[in-house]
Amino acid sequence: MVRKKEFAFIDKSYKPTSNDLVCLFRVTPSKGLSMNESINDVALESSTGTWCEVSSNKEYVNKLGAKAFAVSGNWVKIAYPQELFEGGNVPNILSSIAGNVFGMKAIKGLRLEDIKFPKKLLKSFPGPRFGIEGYRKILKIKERPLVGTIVKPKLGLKTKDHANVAYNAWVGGCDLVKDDENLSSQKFNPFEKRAAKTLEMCDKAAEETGEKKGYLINVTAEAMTMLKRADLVKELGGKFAMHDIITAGFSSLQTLRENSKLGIHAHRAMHGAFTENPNHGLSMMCVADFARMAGVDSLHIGTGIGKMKGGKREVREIDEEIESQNVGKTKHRLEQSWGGLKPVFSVCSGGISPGHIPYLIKNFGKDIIIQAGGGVHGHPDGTVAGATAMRQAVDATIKGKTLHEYGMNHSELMSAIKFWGKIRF
Ligand code: CAP
Ligand code: MG
Repeated sequence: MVRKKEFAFIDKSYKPTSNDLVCLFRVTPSKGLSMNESINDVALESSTGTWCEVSSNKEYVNKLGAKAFAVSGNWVKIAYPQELFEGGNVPNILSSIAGNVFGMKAIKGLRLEDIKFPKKLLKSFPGPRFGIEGYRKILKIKERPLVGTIVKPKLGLKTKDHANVAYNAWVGGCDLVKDDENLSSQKFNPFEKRAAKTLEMCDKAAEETGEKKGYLINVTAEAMTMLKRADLVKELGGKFAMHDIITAGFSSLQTLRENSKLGIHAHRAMHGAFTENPNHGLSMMCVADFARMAGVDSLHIGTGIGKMKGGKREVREIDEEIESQNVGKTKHRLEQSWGGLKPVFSVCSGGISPGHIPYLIKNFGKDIIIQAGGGVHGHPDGTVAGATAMRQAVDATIKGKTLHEYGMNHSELMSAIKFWGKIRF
């Protein structure tokens, strides 16, 4: 194979402009290749090039080529003129900067850590319809974290039992109840029946408690089926839908955002398949960037303490990325101005119980949705008490009290912290 000597896609004197999309990569060259050879291949394959010169090339195409302009150890920044991308089309952008490059022999490892989007490209995306403020308005909750649960067991419950579990969680104090990521319309719990029955119980619980309640029903399915389901939820008075943004894909998410007026709760099941390896794959930060642009209103980001992977630093940086208007740069993150796109509600979930709540509020603030499945339905006194204990833990923390102190006269909380103690995963 003829390897080009000059590195046409590397220019270390280049200063990126406001017209450029910039990627932060971690590049590990393959054995026998220099860093420059590897970087040049990544830049060309993710923009206009291929493994050799082509006679069909035109001079005007050259100025569209990506430029690797900063290299520090394995960290590499590459600038892409935004004309390379179709506005408003997430899969198109991913197919360039996160496409073939991950499978090239020229790299031993390639990790896309973060992306900085130029203003014009950002403006081609709708962003969240509701976001943090919109959810707070719908649920009439001004300041405190929202408390949510997932109906458990995650699969298998018949519709009537599913709706009852949800009802118990709402009357116990949960603001939100969601379907699990793998519940769609299986025979034991068909979507249409579940939507009608569970939303009926949602209204009943709201009336009885005098609090607004929400049901995050999973509409993930083939695009037309998904839209039919979203329309039914709307007809039944539902305000929210849940979408598995990784397994269904970003184009499906964009279809939902474009065609339904429901709040979109984004689950990230399967993200671990490509976000976990620090030297290869796409970071959760990049997933969060695209989720905000495509228009999710709430997004699972991790907890730093629960059963799922994702350390405190990573979760906090993602939390800041999806909630702030202007985000500063760190070792793993590029600076970004979000140009008015609404902030997304961070969801902290996965092995969470009341004992974790002070840690979550201390590290990620009050604009979070704290969600617990096992941590509510596994409470020794059942779902209602489990939900109440979660709310009491939030109230205690907001009031600056320790859980033990507050538990003295809030029995549901006391039995939860006695039962689970300080859980560490
Ligand atoms: C949590 C959960 C969520 C995870 C997803 C589960 O249940 O319903 O799907 O939180 O992970 O199925 O595990 P528990 P992440 O509260 O019972 O653990 O939020 O990291 O995307
Ligand atoms: Mg789940």
